[in-house]
Amino acid sequence: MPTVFVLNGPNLNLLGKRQPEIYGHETLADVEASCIAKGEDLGLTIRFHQSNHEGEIVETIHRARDEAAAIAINPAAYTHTSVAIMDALLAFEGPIIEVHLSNVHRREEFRSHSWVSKAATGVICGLGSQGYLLALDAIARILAPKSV
Ligand code: CA2
Repeated sequence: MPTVFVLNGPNLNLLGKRQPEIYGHETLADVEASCIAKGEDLGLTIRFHQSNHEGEIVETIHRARDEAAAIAINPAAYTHTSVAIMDALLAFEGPIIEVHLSNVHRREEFRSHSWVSKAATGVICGLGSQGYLLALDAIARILAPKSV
C-alpha cells in the first residue's frame, strides 16, 4: 500500500481546544483517526505528524522522499512565511495537497499568500477537517494506475 505523510504545522496540536468558531470542535487526534480510517478505505497507509518547529517539518518532508508516495500538508502559519518548507516540498517528486481548515481567503490579507502553494499539486481550504479526507481522495486518484 502506498504511504501518505499527513503533515501538520504549528499550533494545530491545539485543535478542538481553542477557537472552535474558526477551526471546529474536532481535536487533531480525531482528524488523525479519520485520516487513518479513510486511508484504510482507499488502500493508503497514513503516517500522521504534527510539529511546532519549521526545521522538523523540513526534515520530515526530506524523509518523505524515501518513505512516502504523496504528502497532504496543513503547514498552518508556516504557509505564509516558510520558503524553507516550500523548497523542501519542491524536492519531493510525488503529489502534494495543501489543506487549510479555514477559508484563508476570507480572513486577514496576509493569509491569502501561500509559499507552499507554489509547490502544491492542489489546494483545499475552508471545508474544515473534511479537507484532509478530500486530499486523501485526490491523492488516491492521482496515484491509481491509469486504466487506459
Ligand atoms: O485554516 C487553517 O488550517 C490554517 O492553516 C490554520 C493556521 C493559520 O495560521 C493558517 O492561516 C490557516 C493556524 C493553526 C492554529 O490552529 C489552532 C487551532 C486551535 C486553536 C489555536 C490554533
